[in-house]
Amino acid sequence: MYQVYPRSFKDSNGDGIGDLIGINSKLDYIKSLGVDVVWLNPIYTSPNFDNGYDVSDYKNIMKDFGTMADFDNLLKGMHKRGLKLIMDLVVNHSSEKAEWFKQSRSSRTNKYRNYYHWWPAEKGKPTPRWSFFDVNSDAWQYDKPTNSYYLHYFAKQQPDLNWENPLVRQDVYKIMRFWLDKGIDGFRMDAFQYVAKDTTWPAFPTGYELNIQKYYGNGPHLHDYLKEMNREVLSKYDIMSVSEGAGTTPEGALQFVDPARHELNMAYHFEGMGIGLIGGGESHHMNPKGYNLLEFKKVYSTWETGFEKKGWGTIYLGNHDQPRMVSRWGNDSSAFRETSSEMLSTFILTMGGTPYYYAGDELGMTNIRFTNLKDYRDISVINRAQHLKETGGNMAEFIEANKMMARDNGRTPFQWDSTANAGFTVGKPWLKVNLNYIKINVATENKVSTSPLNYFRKLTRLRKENIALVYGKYKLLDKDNKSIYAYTRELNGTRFLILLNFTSKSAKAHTGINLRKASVMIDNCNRLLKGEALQPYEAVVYKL
Ligand code: TEU
Ligand code: CA
Repeated sequence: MYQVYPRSFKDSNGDGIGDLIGINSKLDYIKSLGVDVVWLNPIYTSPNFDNGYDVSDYKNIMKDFGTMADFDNLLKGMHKRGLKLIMDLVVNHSSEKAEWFKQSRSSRTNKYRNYYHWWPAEKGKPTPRWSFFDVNSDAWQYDKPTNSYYLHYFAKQQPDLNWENPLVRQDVYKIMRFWLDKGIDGFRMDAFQYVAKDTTWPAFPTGYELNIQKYYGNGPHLHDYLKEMNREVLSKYDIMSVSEGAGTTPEGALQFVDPARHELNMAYHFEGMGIGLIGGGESHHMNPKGYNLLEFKKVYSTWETGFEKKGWGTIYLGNHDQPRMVSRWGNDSSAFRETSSEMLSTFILTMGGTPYYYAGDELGMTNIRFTNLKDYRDISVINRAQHLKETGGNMAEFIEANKMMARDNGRTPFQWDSTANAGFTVGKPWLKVNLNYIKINVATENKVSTSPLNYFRKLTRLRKENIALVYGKYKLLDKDNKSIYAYTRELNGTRFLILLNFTSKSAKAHTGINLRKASVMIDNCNRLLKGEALQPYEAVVYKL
């Protein structure tokens, strides 16, 4: 699964914003990577407070991105090349500009009133709820026209839909059918674990926001809604579905993806993304000492074995909500950027489940590390900065933390070549281009056989030609090794050994496996001898 952030992929008309015609013009590139499916972040009509995650018209295309005809052409272009298309379905909330919400807020008796969660102000303030993007982290927004508060887990421009209302669910199913009937191949369901809410609004313990998935995820009836959606929509088409988030444990996630339950096909977890963060996943502060590989191994081993018997997982190290993979999990200094990004790609492509790979990581694109707050476009950073300003918080520390964690690090324009603006646009890009594009770009890397780009192509081929890398049983080796992640994947007597050095020093794995008869299937350090120590950030896959 190759994830394309449409706003930043390729601009066709010089307005500085990536668009559908732009993506269409790059399908041969995408195909050349050896990926099968493309997931597009939201492309529906939106006022763009959260880059399309605030949808105002679910059955139309965002003006910035083009027209419905452009969409139809894009889908055709993908299918012609044997690529599948997955759309982002954003239905935990809509935009405040959606017709449903305009009606809903207009009067207490409007027929769309119960499409959202309202609390009449004469009853006092509702039970506190924490918001991801609100300036004051308050998920209840007072709305004057009807003297009521509405709920928004994300920004106040993103009111939460009321899934407890069957009419809302039926309307969502209609939207899904509209796109499925056009021939798309499935949905990535945004923030889906949050849709169901306990509308008696119980109080949560202090500090619950640091464990938000536990309190907001898996609300009552969530699985009833999924079963209903499966019955009414998903099961009627030959498509796939993946939920963003699925509780906090593999057992919980299995409830989404156990085929016997008839809900979804895949789900992705957040536990990996929280590794090395101080004070929980939403603190946006990376421990300056980095992260602990032993913890990393433990988390990924737990999720890997959680789907051993049934269900199906996913594996990813980056997306549009995260820093660049190499900056967060590898080492983006010039000495190690290429090797460490290749090592991380090797990890993703040799684990079980479906790999989700974020566009640009195949080049080893890095965090941009803005030093000026004005360069940010993400509502999350902008609103947190405003809060700090209002409360006199430590701005210098905030700027520093965002150099690692801000979402815009992963959203800078895709780097095609060494011409102006990395060949992304002939206009002014909506978000600054990372200046390292002069070196890190498709055109340059295409020409070098050992580039991260060409290494990635070898990896996708290796995975496809060796089914054991997809379905094989996973076994962690040398568990206490603080430098190396070592594991085997085995299916019907075919066994692979994967060795990954996560550090900038050479290191030795102690797997007890005799490599005399093993063959090197892929390696990012031009390995000549078998068995000796791994070089910094070396990745090697042996067939045993
Ligand atoms: O993200 C939902 C989510 O759970 C957040 O915690 C996410 O990790 C957060 O953005 C990090 O700061 C989804 C989308 O992927 C994200 O881009 C949207 O902003 C969000 O939903 C609201 O639609
Ligand atoms: Ca454009």
